[in-house]
Amino acid sequence: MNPTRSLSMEELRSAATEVLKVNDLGTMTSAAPNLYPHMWSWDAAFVAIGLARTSVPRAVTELRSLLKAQWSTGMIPHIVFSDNHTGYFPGFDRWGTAGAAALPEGIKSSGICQPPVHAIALRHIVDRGRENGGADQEVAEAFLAESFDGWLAWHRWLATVRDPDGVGLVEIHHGWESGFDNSPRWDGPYSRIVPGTVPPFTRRDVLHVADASERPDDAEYTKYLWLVQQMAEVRFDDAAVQDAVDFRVRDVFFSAIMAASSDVLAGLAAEIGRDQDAEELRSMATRFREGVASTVDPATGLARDYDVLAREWIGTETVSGFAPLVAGGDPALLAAQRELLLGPRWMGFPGLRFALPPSTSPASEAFRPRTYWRGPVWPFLNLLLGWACARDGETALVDALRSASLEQLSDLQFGEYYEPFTGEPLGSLAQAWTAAAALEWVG
Ligand code: 9YW
Repeated sequence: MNPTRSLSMEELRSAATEVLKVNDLGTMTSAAPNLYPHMWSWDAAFVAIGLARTSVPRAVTELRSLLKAQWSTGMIPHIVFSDNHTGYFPGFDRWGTAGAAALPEGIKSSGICQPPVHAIALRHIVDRGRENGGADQEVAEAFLAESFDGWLAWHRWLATVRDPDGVGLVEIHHGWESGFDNSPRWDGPYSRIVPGTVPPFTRRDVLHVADASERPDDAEYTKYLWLVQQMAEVRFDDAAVQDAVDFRVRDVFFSAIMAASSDVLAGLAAEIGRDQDAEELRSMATRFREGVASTVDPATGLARDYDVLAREWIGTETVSGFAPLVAGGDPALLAAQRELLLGPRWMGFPGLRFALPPSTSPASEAFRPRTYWRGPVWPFLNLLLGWACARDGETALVDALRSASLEQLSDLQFGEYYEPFTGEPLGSLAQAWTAAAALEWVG
């Protein structure tokens, strides 16, 4: 029996709402109940999109909490630590960010960032507020006015500090910054890192998943910690970090989100009379959109990352290759990408449980169906792809992503990621951004 047939949208909505409640720490939402007891930056944006469907004020609180942790440089950190001492590793002390001059007083955060989905979340909050009218609208509009400068500073920081050469691609200094932690995209750059002495560590993530082979291995983890140490040694100072780290990659998917989000923020700027800022943001969007398009491999049609230290393209066959679909732009390029996405190496790969793109193509040698970013399907990403297709008027693809996602999520487990052929939920269950994606798909 097909589970969605018997499951009403109302049941899915209430189960997803419950997951966000379980993860609600008051003014922030933990990314997952046990595995991730803190707030993650891009998770918070998706969570806010979901919350805007159930409570506009609570969605505003989510983004406000995140923004409170913004560094004086403009960077929004990738983890804001809660007071929850359930032992996430690496915690605040291991990060060494207490010594960073730009860390705001009273905040405990990591010292790196994640993709800037936030303006897209803000757009959803404002739209839901306006739809609902009354107090919701007031709260949403007030938050837009109150927070705009923070988001602008964030985009400016990315556009300058992380794109020093103005190539329209954001440079990242850790695989964690991409949000695609152990993706095969980063195998090349990590293979060249020879870590120095890393103090002993006990990982916690492997305690919360059924099978440790679904997670990065310890050798990968040592390199992750080595990079953190390199940044801590220079106190996470922007000017110094670039020369201190052994990982410098232009991340095409991060850059695509930067392009899309800058456009959205430009639209919001115009609505509150910030015309000059709107113009600046539009030109940022154009620069990053062009940067993303410039990476497309003519042989495969997929966008690529660029390893700055090795001076080479990274052409692994991962879902990040569809960055142009997120960035928007040239209609011919987008049409070719949609065809590829629907084709036999991706959504049309034979035997998929749901026609949704796996994080790595099953046709690739790098594909591992159960291992984190090496193959499983990540529901929040499908929401992002759907949002971008809706923006571009591609309703058929939006409908396809929506109905397959609703089927996938009708197991009510809200898995962190899913095995592409069996549809088994993997990693953490009750993952906040998965529940948020369900809420937004339900509408
Ligand atoms: C970690 C919280 C985060 C996501 C990342 C994902 C994973 C694990 O979980 O990271 O320890 O940081 O890769 O994208 O934000 O859901």
